[in-house]
Formats: sequence, structure tokens, C-alpha cells
Amino acid sequence: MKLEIDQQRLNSEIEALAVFSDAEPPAVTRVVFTPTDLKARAWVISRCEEAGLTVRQDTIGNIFARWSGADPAAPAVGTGSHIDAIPNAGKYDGAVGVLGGLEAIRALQRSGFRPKNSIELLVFATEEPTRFGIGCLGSRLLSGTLSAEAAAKLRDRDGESVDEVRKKAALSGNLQDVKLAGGHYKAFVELHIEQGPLLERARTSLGIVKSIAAPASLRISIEGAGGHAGGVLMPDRKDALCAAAELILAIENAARLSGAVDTVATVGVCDVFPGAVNSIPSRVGLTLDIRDTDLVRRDGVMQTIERGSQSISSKRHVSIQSELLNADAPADCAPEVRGALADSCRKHGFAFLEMVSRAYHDSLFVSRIAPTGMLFIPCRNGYSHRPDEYAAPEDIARGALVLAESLAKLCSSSQ
Ligand code: HGY
Ligand code: MN
Ligand code: MN
Repeated sequence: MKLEIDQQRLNSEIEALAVFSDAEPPAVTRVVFTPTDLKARAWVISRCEEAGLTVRQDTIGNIFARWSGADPAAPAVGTGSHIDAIPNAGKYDGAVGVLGGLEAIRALQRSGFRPKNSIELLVFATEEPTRFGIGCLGSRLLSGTLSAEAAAKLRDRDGESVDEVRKKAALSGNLQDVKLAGGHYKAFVELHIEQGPLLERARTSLGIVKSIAAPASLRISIEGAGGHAGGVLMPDRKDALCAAAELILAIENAARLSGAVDTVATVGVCDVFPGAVNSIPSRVGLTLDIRDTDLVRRDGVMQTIERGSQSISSKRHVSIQSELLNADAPADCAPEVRGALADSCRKHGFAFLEMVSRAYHDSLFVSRIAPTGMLFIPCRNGYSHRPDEYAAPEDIARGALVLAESLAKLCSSSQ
């Protein structure tokens, strides 16, 4: 089977998708279910239909583009990723896995390959936590990791519920219907940029993921006492922002002193109320994103942070409440998927690195219901979630080629 990836077309499609953005180029902002995102989703669906795939959407907006196999009743082999993008992001995070997966399918079609098992390209809904505060909402529901009831309680920053938002996106039906029946997928493979510097440092163009780190996130609210910036003397203050500052440094310290470099903690959002130059902050909202490859170590650091929070609260006479948004276990990638990826790399003499994914992905949740693997390509300087995120066209094409061969291997041919 001679497979050819159309590198030029794949790269131009990545550029075309990046145009659907609410930010000035080269930045990409594409928050799920915004008008821009809906246009991008429609554009991707057209590309899938052009390839002769049968497209459906589920009630949360996961898109399934299916190349029916000779045995339609057999479990499918899935691939895909996401197209939503956080504010001020780049054009490759997620897009490489969706458009690279589509080109892998087209290359298989052009080669005359006929799959026995159907191959399904997925565009997961709301992989990024930007809108609803929790990442991978679509794959959590699809895998049954999050209940429809819990999802229905989520709201965006404007207070709109998931149901209100998805109805505006013309997605009707019950969230209960998103969960896939067991055995729906024989295997699942996601192509993604590394979002770290290791492949580039190792001068290696492919990474086969061994495991995906365990993410957790919390919303922290700090309540002090407001007041006049001139009239309230320092000993009388209960400044919520100063308490937040001390807590943020305690969080950084807890991660740095966990005993392993694999523990990472980030306070990415800090909302200050009332946010006036001459008014003492009475309320602060923080978000905490904390991850580790080791679940026990991650949870230990979370307990250290909780103790630190309590001591700051009593010392500064402010209240500090934490709301756990998610705390997920890590995932091990399936040997049969890693083996298919490695066989393809060896066949072409492509060097590869076996590595951990420090970013989370929809694959983390698909791994709860199917043998799952991930294939990484380098991104320049390891940059991601920023406008200068960049993946070279030849690296993207090489990833799509290995993906295509692995998909073919995982879904036995019908010849
Ligand atoms: O945050 C992550 O790891 C992913 O890029 N959403
Ligand atoms: Mn991302
Ligand atoms: Mn991603």
C-alpha cells in the first residue's frame, strides 16, 4: 500500500481553518459555540463531506465523520481532536489532529485501501476549558466520565448554561444520548503537537505517547473586606488581593517542592473586585490548574495547597473557598496502538521518542472506553497556547502518514 500525504493541501487547510478566529493574526481565538467557532465547524464538516464521509453530530456537538468499512457492525477505529482554541492561541493545537486525521483518511482512500472496520474522524466539542471551566466536556460525556446531569449544571462566564448555549448552536436532544455504547471503538489514535520542547531538543520528529498526565482544576474565591484606599490603615485591612498573592506563591512553592519536576501548577485567571484604583479589593476569584504524571503526588500537592490556604485565611481574616472542577486520573496508552505507531515509524526509518503527554487531551477520556494512543509532532521551541505556536508542514505531513498507516493496521483491511 503506497500512501501519499498531500502536504500542500493539508497545510493550506490548516491555514484556512486559522482564518476562523476572533483575534488578530497570527493569534487564533475560537471559543466553542461562538459564531466564529460555528463557522469553523461548518467548514470542517464540508471538508469531511467532500471526502465522502458520513457526518453526524451528537447533542453536545461532537462531530463524527465516518468512512464506512466493509463490516459496518464491527467496532470503528477512531481518530481526531478538537478545533476550539483558547484566547490568543495558535493555529495548530487540535487542528493538526482533525485535519491531519482527515488527510490520513483521504490518503488511504487514494491508495485504494478498503477498511473492514469503519474509520471515524472526530471533532470533539469544547476540549478547551475556556467557556465552561472544564476541559474535554465532549469527550467526558462521550466516555461517560461526566454525567449529563453534572454537565447541565455548568455555566459560562455570562451565566449561560450548557443547554442554553448548545440550543443556540442548533444542537437539540438530551445530553444523556452522548455516551457511547461500550465497544464502539476498537481503537483510537490522536495526532497532536507536543506542546512542549522535548522532541525539538532531541531532534526527533515523532513522539509516541506512553501516558497522559492527570489534570485537576479548581475555582478559588477569596472574600476579604473592601474599603477606601486612603482611609483604611494597613493594620485594619482584610485585603483579598494580598491574600490571593500569598496563596499564588504558596501554590507555586508547593508544585516546585513536590519532589518531582512533573508537578505543574498554574493560576491562569485572577478576577479582582471591585477593580478600582482607590478601593481595597474585597473579593478575588482565582482558577488553579494542577497536573502531574503521578496521581498520588498530585493529590498530595493539592492537600498541601489546601493547608496553606487555611493558614492564610486565618492569618489574614479572609475567607477562602475552593470548588473542585475536575480531578482526573492519568491514562496509560494502549500497547497495540503504540505498537502500530512504532511499526509505521520503523518501516519508514523515522526516529521516535516514547514520552509522556503533559497536556491533557480528549484521548485521556477516550482511553476510558477504548484502547487509545497519541502521536506527537514537534512544535517550535515547544510553544503552544500562544500566537507563535508553529509546526512545520513536513512534520505535520509525516505525522499524518504514520497516523494513516496505523489506522490501516488497526482496522484490518477488507481485501
Ligand atoms: O490544557 C491542556 O492541556 C489542553 O491543551 N487543553
Ligand atoms: Mn489546548
Ligand atoms: Mn489540544
